[in-house]
Amino acid sequence: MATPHTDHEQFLRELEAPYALPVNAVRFYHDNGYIKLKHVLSEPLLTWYGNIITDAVFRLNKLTKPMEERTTYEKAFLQVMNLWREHDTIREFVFSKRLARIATELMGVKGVRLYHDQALYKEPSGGITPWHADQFYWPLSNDNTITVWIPLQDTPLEMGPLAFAEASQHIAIGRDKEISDESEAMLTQALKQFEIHETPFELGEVSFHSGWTYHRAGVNASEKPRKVMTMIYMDKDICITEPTNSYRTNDWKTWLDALPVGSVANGKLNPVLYTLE
Ligand SMILES: O=C(O)CCC(=O)C(=O)O
Repeated sequence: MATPHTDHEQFLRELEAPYALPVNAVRFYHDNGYIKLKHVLSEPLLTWYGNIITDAVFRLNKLTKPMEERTTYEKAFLQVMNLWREHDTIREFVFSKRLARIATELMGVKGVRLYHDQALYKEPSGGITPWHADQFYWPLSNDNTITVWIPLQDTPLEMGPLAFAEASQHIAIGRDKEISDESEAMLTQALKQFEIHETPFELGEVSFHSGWTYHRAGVNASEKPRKVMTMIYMDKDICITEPTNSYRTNDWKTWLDALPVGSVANGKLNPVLYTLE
């Protein structure tokens, strides 16, 4: 059944409207490198956009080999990127001012650009997402980068919700590790000194984590896919740095338009999504 026009208009208003951060949220984010926030988006909105995102993920997904033939990375999730370029309705979701404003306020910057979006669907019997920090992959000049992780259903522990090593954004160890069995083994040891925050997400709850915060997710032991949409934002004034590994070189070409090193990361794929008035 088609969604009445008025519902869609209501969703568009919700995606634009400011979210009042709890008073201690900015401090918590800076101290711990992540934050979980409840009731950020409503259930009807997430169900509606979630169905459209899910259709796009299964239409565009290219990873079809059986689970037992996949690498650890491939077992972790189906990964489909920049859905905003594929579907005008998904663009509305990805360009949400409400979410981009939270990212801006948490980082304490003047505004944010999109780095890219990605859907991360952990299939039933999907494996762990090994410990890692995202900024290993990004040739960017400062650490004002942040990912919003948006589950499209309630996500109990058995589905593999995102987990964080609190305040781990301050340590340098492991920053040269790609997502792998090696990063999991090495960081499981190295992160023993940190509190691990691993709790379920209810529908409407989202997390924001910083580019250098270590995070992981458990297996999906349920019978349903763990459907998640994410957007990565960066400080609108961030610059491009010389890529120092092959993943950064690839990201520079794929997401940053291969703009000159030293220039602001303002390629055609990196629109400003929110600026402070
Ligand atoms: O969804 C996952 O399992 C991992 C997510 C992640 O690593 C990220 O969004 O940075």
